[in-house]
Amino acid sequence: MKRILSVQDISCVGKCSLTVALPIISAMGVETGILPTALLSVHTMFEHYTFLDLTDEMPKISEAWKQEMLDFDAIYTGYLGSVRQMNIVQKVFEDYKKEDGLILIDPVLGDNGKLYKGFDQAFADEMAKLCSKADVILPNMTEASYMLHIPYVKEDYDEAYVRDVLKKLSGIGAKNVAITGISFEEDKIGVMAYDAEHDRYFSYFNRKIESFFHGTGDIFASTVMGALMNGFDLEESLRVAVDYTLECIRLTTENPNRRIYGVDFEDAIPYLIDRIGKTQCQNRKGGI
Ligand code: PXL
Repeated sequence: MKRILSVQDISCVGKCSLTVALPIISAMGVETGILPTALLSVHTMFEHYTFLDLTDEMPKISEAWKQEMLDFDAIYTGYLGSVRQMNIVQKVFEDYKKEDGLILIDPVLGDNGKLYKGFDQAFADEMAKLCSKADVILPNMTEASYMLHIPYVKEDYDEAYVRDVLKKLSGIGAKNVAITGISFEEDKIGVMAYDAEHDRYFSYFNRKIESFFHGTGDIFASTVMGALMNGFDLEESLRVAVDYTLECIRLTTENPNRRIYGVDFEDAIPYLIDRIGKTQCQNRKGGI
């Protein structure tokens, strides 16, 4: 069984970061070790929350693992709380990335043209530096814009524009870049990606359900990680993630008792397992 390391916060309630990464990646048959960055009562989109910074604990945990000779097939980072944490994560990459290992960074910075609470441009600049170490990065357009210092364009773009942004992002140094939440048609949404090594673009879209739910980026990234560890190539992993995220949103919008703060990704887990099983035979090339 593959084992990955996920570095992000624990938001005790709110369906984001580790509380979605763990169940989703586990459901895909992959073991997940965690390096928690912070402990919050709820995520920062709520009005009131507690925040316990775990930065000091992170290097201690990482050092302690060395004594146990632990290793990981991939490292997946999400919400990070400070520049100091990014430096620690860089060291974790140096210590734990295997030769054939994979680094996936979801550069969690913001959405809808705005940075999340507590983040500023300097933080986005550091995130861009961290992204240079990644095999795959999964920003949305807001995060891409902040990392590149370009104006945020909300859907009023064309394919040439997104290709240009992808190429600029790959200039930061990440091997594969995929921008999430791309929409050229009113009723379609999906992902556009660029593989720098092969100078190849890829896109995939599915139905758009008009809604806004928190945590869908974390669901998307966790699914990509799980699919890659199941031996799918990046294109198929992105397709699975688009389809599963859509299924989560579809089921949530149909649920009159839904939570306001996140999607019912749990209800769509049978879909994900079924989808992974069906795709296995045709698309398992192994590695990205
Ligand atoms: O879903 C991204 C995320 C993760 N963790 C925390 C957050 C957010 C976004 O706001 O606040 C704590």
